[in-house]
Amino acid sequence: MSSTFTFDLGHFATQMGWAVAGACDPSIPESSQKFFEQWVREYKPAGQMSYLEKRQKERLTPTAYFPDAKSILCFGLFYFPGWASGEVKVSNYAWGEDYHLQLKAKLEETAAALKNTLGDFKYRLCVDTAPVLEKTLAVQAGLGWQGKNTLLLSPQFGSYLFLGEIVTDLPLTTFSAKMPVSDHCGKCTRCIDACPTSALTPYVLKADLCISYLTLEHRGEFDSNTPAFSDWIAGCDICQEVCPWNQKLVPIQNSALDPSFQKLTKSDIESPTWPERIQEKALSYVRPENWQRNLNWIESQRAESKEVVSASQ
Ligand code: B12
Ligand code: SF4
Ligand code: SF4
Repeated sequence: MSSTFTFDLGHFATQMGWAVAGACDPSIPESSQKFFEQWVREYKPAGQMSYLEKRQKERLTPTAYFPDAKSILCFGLFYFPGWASGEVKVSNYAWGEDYHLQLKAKLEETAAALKNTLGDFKYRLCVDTAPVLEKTLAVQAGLGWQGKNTLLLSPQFGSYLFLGEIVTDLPLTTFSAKMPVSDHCGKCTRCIDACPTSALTPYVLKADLCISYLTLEHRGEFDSNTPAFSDWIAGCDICQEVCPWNQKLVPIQNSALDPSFQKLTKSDIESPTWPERIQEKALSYVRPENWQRNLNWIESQRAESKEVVSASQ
């Protein structure tokens, strides 16, 4: 096995339309393993998101997920479509085609192109639902740093990167090494200050307070412990919207993007055509009954804040 790194994965990947790419060892640093175990114990909502616990061994040991693994190729796809400003808001990640399908197809295409260049190899593709710690791996592969909002940030593309991986049996020495990106958050605390539900402390997210979790994943009704989540009906981008590293992003041009998602109204969500409008999107995973639940919650919070204002006048 040669000890000189040779193949420039970053250059190859940008030619294939990825924003960033890099390779790393199939292992998770001990400190991240400990953080993960602690997070699952302390911050995972009780009884929910059990998928994080179920395959914990594979998450913390990539070779348990793919025993032949010798390297993990990490990719970031830029997806910023512009800021939401409607009566109700749906997170940016869901305006286009379902990113799970989009990334899987792109990873498959990339693996085939790599085989043409590097010869045959064994691999497994991962996007979101695979039991891997995508942000930790991306940091190790030099794609960016994990910010205080817990997302992977790149100096050039901010946090608007979907992550996907190809776990391979190619030795890591096949790929030229990438310099790690240092933490660029500095003294900034904008995401922490802006989060309306106080879900963030530096580098840690308390998921049961996160609007993204509450609107998309929480099962059942909300109760008196549920915080108000302003205008967000599916997902939340507040801790990304305020981040200085996202201020100069230029929206992508993509025919799969639905521009009407920028200014959604309550009647869009209540319309009988809504299920049809979202059937090709990641939003199709939101349970039908949860749309009305989320809308009712937003409305009840709006009514409550009006009452507070009129009582104080
Ligand atoms: C579970 C999950 C969620 C949960 C929990 C979020 C979270 N922060 O992990 C919920 C439902 C809330 C969620 C929300 C969102 N998600 Co999500 N989610 C995931 C998923 C499936 C697993 C992530 C995971 O393992 N979390 C568990 C915790 C333990 O991980 P962690 O926060 O990274 O924890 C680390 C830090 O806390 C750190 N740590 C702990 N203490 C300390 C202390 C110090 C000092 C330091 C330095 C570090 C540190 O160590 C931990 C382990 O490394 C990944 C896909 C995947 N397979 O990885 C997508 C993923 C993270 N989500 C993604 C997205 C886009 C979102 C949303 C933006 C969607 C939206 N707009 O609504 C929001 C963002 C909310 C936020 N601020 O994080 C993208 C993120 C892309 C990126 N650029 O980072 C991913 C990677 C999916 C993808 N393939 O693109 N998500
Ligand atoms: S996604 Fe929204 S609720 Fe969740 S941490 Fe970010 S700002 Fe807070
Ligand atoms: S808003 Fe500030 S602290 Fe939060 S992730 Fe961005 S740079 Fe880091």
